Amino acid sequence: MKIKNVPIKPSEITPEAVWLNRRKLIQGLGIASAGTALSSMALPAGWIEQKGFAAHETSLREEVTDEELVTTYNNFYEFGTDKEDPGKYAHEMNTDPWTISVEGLVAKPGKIGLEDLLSGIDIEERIYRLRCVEAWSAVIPWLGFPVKKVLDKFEPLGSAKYVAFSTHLNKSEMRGTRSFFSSIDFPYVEGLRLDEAYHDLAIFAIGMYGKELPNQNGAPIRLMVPWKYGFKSLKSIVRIELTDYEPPTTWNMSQPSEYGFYSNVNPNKDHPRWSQASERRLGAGFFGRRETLMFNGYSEVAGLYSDMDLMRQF
Ligand SMILES: Nc1nc2c(c(=O)[nH]1)N[C@H]1C(S)=C(S)[C@@H](COP(=O)(O)O)O[C@H]1N2
Ligand SMILES: [Mo]
Repeated sequence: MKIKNVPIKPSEITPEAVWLNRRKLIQGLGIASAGTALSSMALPAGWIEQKGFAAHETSLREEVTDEELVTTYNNFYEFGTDKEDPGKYAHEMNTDPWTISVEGLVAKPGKIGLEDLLSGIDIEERIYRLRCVEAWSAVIPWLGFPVKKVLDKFEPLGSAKYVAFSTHLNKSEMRGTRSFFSSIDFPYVEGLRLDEAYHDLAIFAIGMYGKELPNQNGAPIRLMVPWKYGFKSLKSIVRIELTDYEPPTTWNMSQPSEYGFYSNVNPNKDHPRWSQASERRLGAGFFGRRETLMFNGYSEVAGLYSDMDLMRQF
């Protein structure tokens, strides 16, 4: 997919008035290819810019991390284990056309092209912290929409209790999956409890910094669950399955004592090999450490876990 620039760089929360101006600007830009390519399975180039997006009010008032850092310092093991590998090699992945299959305990299972999946869904900008389990973090202006909006289209059955997600796997395009040295198996898989997936803060992201997602950040569609460690937010999703059992997850299968199913950001629960009490914001330098907050600061999710011991169910 072609990535076009919008001449706007959000640096904070976007108030409604600013958003309205921005939207006019974007609509003005998007006329050239409006109304074409509606039958393609992936998104037409510039789709986000044509459609525009709304800002979501969040309580997060922190400086947005430099886009250059967020697109060159990544975890995407399918392209290698070094932080620079995804930025160097993820362009080898073809994201057009893109289809997602939705299976399991839903009334309307099926395969759907990305553009059809997004029809009728409004795109919002959400500025979220991403807190990696390795103790670095970033503040990123995502473009996306609540996970529940997709799930509702397929009508989960009453028996569904969890959602499982899988990443695209193509060995010829993903050099990390051909390596003997990877510590994890592919495809990369993750899961959420259904009530977690239905929480308004859990989103699918299709863009960031006002543009389509770069491949290294999980194009064309990824999960972003801001109150959990970054590894829950899997990239380049091709499969969603509703289940009545807790689905297997990549890092838990690899190191069960280190990574649990829930993986909520928790400064009180150390990783067996390092503390989780503080984090370093990307670009903040050696002295740029700050306290890690419970649920990464998204305390509105606490009710999801009120009957759980989070030191045991981590
Ligand atoms: N498919 C897939 N998704 C993935 C990963 C991965 O290796 N493969 N890494 C995860 C980890 S550990 C983190 S911290 C975030 C990083 O997202 P970013 O590179 O966009 O900052 O992606 C997550 N999603
Ligand atoms: Mo991570």
